[in-house]
Amino acid sequence: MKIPCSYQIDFNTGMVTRYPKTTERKLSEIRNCFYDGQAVERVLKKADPIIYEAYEVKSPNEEGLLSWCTTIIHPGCVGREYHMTKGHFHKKDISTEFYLGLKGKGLLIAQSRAGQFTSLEIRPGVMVDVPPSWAHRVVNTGIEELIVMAMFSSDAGHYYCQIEEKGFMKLVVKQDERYALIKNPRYGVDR
Ligand code: PAN
Ligand code: ZN
Repeated sequence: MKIPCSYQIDFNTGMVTRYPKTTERKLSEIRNCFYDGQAVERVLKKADPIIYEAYEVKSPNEEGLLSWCTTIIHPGCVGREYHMTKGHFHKKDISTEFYLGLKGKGLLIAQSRAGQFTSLEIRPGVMVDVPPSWAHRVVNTGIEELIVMAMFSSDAGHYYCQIEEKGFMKLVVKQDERYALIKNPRYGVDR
């Protein structure tokens, strides 16, 4: 039986005391997330930057338990597109997830299995409710790190294939020094 416990999060860095980093995604690993393949190649010729990192505090994979995670998305663009997470659906389609902004600013984009799309601004103090059956991705549209905390059912599971293959319907791009959402020309086209 799990016993009550507490954790210490550093809101400035996203680090969780005594918990090691569990994810580090470099551009080369998530290159397909970005629309502009030539821009990806140009960046990779010089370096392979870390796009985002995460510290996950995982409970056993059991119904009724929650897990949570801080994600740090570093600022920047590849071509015109802002840095972002891979994005996923949950395997267990009745799982809700809450995201809380801790530092920086960005967007949470979400897309339902039924083909709806929405975007919500996220910044410190903003809580975003991602209901079941919505794929979600976080995008850093600011000039500093975007740090978010996500809380989800421990048995939710992560399903990446569909987003890897089809992407999201819209891209988040830099336009006149601010963000804009534009149609993704590759949406639905297998990669
Ligand atoms: C988050 C994400 C985290 C990394 O904890 O897993 O931000 O994003 P990707 O998993 O899309 O690479 C979450 O949504 N958990 O369910
Ligand atoms: Zn999730």
